[in-house]
Amino acid sequence: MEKKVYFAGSIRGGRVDAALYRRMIEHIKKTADVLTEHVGDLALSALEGELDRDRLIYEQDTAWIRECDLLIAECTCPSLGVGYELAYAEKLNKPCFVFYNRERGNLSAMIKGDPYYELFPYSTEDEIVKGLDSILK
Ligand code: 6IA
Repeated sequence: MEKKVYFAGSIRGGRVDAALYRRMIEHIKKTADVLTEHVGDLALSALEGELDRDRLIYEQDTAWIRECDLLIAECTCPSLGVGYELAYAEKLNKPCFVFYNRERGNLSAMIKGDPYYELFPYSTEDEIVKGLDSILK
């Protein structure tokens, strides 16, 4: 059976890397199931949402983290939600892999300094692909 991947990327933290998330998700989907394809949806905006809707998003996303086999986060664009998801996944002992652009990113010490997370600093998308393949092999 294919591995279930929870892909985490910034939404309200900013959509500057949305197209990159989409390319990463497309690559992961060649060999695994992605539970959170919407993170790479270029039409998804960073607008505020209604509280009821946000409660549903929280319930669904935390259920998917409980269900996933591993979590892959793209952390170049800082996001409270992605940080929360990483901490939530760590509590459940889910393997977590953190990608960030070493030139553009300024990864939080709370992620970079936590030895639980496997870090993948990159400069090119080739390095991202190699990193993803090594995780999913
Ligand atoms: O704090 P952020 O919004 O940047 O958090 C991003 C992370 O939280 C992503 O990895 C998602 O898994 C999760 N997340 C945040 N917003 C949503 C969402 N819709 N749908 C699903 N997961 C989400 C937000 C729609 C809204 C902007 C109108």
